[in-house]
Amino acid sequence: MAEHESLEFGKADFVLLDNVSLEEFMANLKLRFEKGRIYTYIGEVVVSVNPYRAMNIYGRDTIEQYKGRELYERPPHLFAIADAAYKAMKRRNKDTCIVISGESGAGKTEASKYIMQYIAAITNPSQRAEVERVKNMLLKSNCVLEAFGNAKTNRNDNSSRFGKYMDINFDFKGDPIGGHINNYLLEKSRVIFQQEGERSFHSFYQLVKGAPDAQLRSLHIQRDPTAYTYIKVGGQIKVLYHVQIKRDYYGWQGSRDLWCRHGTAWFVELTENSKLVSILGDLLSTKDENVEKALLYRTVATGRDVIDKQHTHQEASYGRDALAKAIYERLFCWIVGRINDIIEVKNYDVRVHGKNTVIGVLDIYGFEIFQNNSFEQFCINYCNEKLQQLFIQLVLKQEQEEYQREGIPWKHIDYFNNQIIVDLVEQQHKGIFAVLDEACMNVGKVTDEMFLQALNGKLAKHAHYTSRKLSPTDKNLEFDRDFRIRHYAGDVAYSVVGFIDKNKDTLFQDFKRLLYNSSNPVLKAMWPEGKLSITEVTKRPLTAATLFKNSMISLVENLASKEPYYVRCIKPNEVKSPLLFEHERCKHQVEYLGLLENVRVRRAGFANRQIYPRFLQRYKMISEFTWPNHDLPSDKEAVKRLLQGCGFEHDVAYGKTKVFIRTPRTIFSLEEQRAEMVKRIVLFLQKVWRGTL
Ligand code: AOV
Ligand code: MG
Repeated sequence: MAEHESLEFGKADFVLLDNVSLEEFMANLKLRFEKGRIYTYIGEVVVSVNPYRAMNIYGRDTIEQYKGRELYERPPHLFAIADAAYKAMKRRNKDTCIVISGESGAGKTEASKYIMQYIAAITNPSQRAEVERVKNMLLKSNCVLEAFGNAKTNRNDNSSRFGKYMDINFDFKGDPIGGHINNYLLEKSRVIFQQEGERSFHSFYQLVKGAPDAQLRSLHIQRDPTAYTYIKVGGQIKVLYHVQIKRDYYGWQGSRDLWCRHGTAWFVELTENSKLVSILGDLLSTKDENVEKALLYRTVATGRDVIDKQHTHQEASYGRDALAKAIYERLFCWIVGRINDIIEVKNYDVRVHGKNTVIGVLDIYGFEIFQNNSFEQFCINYCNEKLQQLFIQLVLKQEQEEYQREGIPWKHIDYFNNQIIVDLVEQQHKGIFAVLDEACMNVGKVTDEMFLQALNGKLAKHAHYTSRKLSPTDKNLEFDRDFRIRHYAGDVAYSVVGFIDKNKDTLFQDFKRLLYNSSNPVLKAMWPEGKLSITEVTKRPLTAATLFKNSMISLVENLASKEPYYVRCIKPNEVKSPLLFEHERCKHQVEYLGLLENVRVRRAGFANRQIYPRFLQRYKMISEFTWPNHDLPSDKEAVKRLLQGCGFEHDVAYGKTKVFIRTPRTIFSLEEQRAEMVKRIVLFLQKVWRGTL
């Protein structure tokens, strides 16, 4: 609780509401938003409302105010959470992570950048050159990744179209010595297609608008973005806030060389036109005739023979689009790989530097609903279900189970558990991904409609699944095309069109061979499978769904192994207005994020818990009953005696193996007393050593 913050700004922690009701919660959230207080706590969780305007709360002076402070000493802020995660890591040698969630446009990416900036600002006081280099790279990598991985959507002008998890590694001094980025499924279909009002990735427009003339000429690119079908499908070239295109372009200059080589492939819009083929040959450092052949023919093995089969027009277009998407995706992964090479921890010797600990920052694509939702939205929304499940597991479920296990009197607080939706998507054999994979494995021709029929057969009774066949009166769903999932955050109708192709994610082997045989070594290295000859290619690659599912499961495992801190972002309105607090929209988010349940568990619960021996070890010096050793029958009794002596009896509960402390202030006070005692003991010992006692 930030006590010094005046009540005219509402309650700084929802735990302090007079009544925990949705009405009071909403009233407090609205009041704070209107007063420019965009952050509010639920214990150690930060609830953030996107202000849609520049806030003067991220500067150097603010950073100084939060540095090293306890959470409730200052008004709620992202910096306080970043500091808490940092302190926990440093004090207790624990890996921590900051999980940022909320729907598309709610402010996750901005929050992740402020958190990184804060961590960079408070570390390395001695200005070690290597640490400065690492910090710089960590911060700058954002700019490059945003250029290549973000785009304007109808929900957000700077929408992340990939998931990002970044580990920052620290040495024993608490200074960053390196990092690692994991990226998740880039929405590569955007390279060839955008919904109306949307754009392709920023990088294309930045290149076309920002690169110098000579360079564009050498890449055979025109300055006019409307000259290129791939990047004008959405009909939206300009983005209001992205006016500083030149600056953005120079922001990622580091990766320019590689962009120059391979980037243009999309601009030439591969056709049979011989001039374009030769441009492409030039850019991909391959022979023109090889480019042409790969575009028009497919090498197939029939028995022992290998023949060249000419594509139909449709196959050729499909191949061209698949190539464009694949090059961009591999380029993106290559960039992430290069960043990782640069920021990877080098020369770390545990014996010299002590344990290397980690803070992870997760910024993913938020839950989204568009006019037309396809495979990509399905994956993105599944990813959000997984994170919600993690939050439920760690904040609502385990917390309550622990009280029960420890025998603390506890009245169960109910909440909606979205595991049922996670299962609907990822369960073996029956889940939607499994049904999709089965359709893709089939040797015969399976269409998207057949996939939908298979879903209808398997999931007819599932409470969170429906389709027109299952609910004939639902006119908003098309026969043979749509299914609807009741997600934790709302109902979404998905069109199955393209699911099978996107899941198989086929790229003709001919293209892989073409690029593997490029005389450009970087490009060649991106296509190792091109090495195989046609008769050697037998193994079916894993499907996009399976790869994504596996990566999500390991992400969640990784997060669960760390001490988590949460930022829950709320989008106040649909029109990017700094003034508008749309009550129903906000209420909906508060409900589906489970924030009220979070307050209830937190309020009835305890901020801190420690097993008795560890508690004693840390605080025994502050009580005459326990210092230097106690003679009570058990550690539990000793802890009781200690806390009674300090007058904290009212704020604690005693479990079977742990002591539970309700408010952070008690811990803070114990810490203060301990620090005071440590000082006195040190002074005492110094006197003893000097013989002056
Ligand atoms: P997202 O990451 O949650 O959406 P962003 O972080 O990109 O959302 O935020 C969307 C926009 O809201 C930003 O471009 C800013 O204009 C504005 N904004 C967000 N947070 C702040 C802030 N703290 N101060 C000022 N403006 C802010 V997505 O990536 O679409 O799920 O995939
Ligand atoms: Mg984002």
